[in-house]
Amino acid sequence: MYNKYLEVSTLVEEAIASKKAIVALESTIISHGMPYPQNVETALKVEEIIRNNGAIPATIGILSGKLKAGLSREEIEYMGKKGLEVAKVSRRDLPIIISKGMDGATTVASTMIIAAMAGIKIFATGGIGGVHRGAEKSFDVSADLQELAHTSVAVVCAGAKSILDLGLTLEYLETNGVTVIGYGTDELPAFYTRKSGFKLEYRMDSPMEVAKAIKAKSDLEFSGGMVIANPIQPEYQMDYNVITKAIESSVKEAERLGIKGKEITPFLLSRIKDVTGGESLKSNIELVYNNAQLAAQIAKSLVSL
Ligand code: PSU
Ligand code: MN
Repeated sequence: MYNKYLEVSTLVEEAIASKKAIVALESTIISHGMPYPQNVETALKVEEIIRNNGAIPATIGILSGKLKAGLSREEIEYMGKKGLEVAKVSRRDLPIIISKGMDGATTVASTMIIAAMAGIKIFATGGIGGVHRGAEKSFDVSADLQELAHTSVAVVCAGAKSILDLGLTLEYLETNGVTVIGYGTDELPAFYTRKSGFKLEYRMDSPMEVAKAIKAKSDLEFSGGMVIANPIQPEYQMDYNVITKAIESSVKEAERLGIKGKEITPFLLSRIKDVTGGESLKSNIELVYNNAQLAAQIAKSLVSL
C-alpha cells in the first residue's frame, strides 16, 4: 500500500498499525544544521526524549534513493558524519535523488512529504524555512512554506530565525491558509529568542488544545500543515543584541560572498555559530529538545481523540 520508494522501519510500521503516537524528525538539521558530533548526539537524544514522552520517533532521510521513515542509529551516525556531503533535499530535488539512487538529507518540506506518505501527522524540528530578507529582489522563499500550504503534517518549531523576514513569512503563511499557533505565547518566537515583536492571532497552552485544532482541520478535510511555534526555554534564550548583531553580520557576509539558493541557510547557521562562539549552537540544541517533547505530547493527545 505504501509508495514503492518508501521504506518504513519495523518499529515505525508497527506504531502506525497500532495507532501509537509518532513524531517525525528531519535530517537536514543533522547534516547541514549542526556540526559533527553534536548533530548525531542531538539527533539520538531527540529520539530518546520522544520515547520518554510516550511516542515513537521516526527520523526521516533518503538512503540510496529510498525514502526512509525511521532511520537506525547507524544511519543517523552516517548522515551526521557525511554532513554537507549529503545532498540537501527539498521537494524539487526528490525525483533526481530517487532516480539516481543517491543519499539525501530531508528539509522540512521533504520530511513533511515522506511523513505524510507514511501516515505520520506530527513533526518536530528547530526552525522552518521562510521568506528571506530581501526576497522582493531575490525571490528566495523556502519551499517549506508551500509544503505547509499543501501537505497535512503539523510542524512543531521554535518559530523562525531572523535571518528571515518574519513579517513576510507570516503574511505568506496566512495567504496560503496555514494556521500558526503560538504555544504559550502571543507572538512568533524568533528561534534563539522568545520574542520577535510579531504578534500571532492564536495562542494555545496545552498539547490537547493543539491536538484538537489538528483534528478539526483533518475533519474538515483541509489539506495542508500547521505551525506550532514553541518558544525556546527562557534559560537558554540568547541575548537579543548579541544574536541580532551576529545575524546581521552573517547576512552581510553571505551577500559579500554571493551565497545564494539552497546554500544560504546552512551558511548562515554555521556562520552565526562561529560569530557567537558556539553559544547559538547550545541554544539550538536545547530548543530542539523542547520541541521534541511538545511534539510527543501533542501526538499522544491526538491519538487519544
Ligand atoms: N532553519 C534552521 N535550521 C535548519 C534549517 C532551517 O534553523 O536546519 C533547515 C531545515 O531543514 C529547513 C531548511 O527545512 O533548512 C530550509 O532551507 P531553505 O531555506 O533552503 O528552504
Ligand atoms: Mn531558498
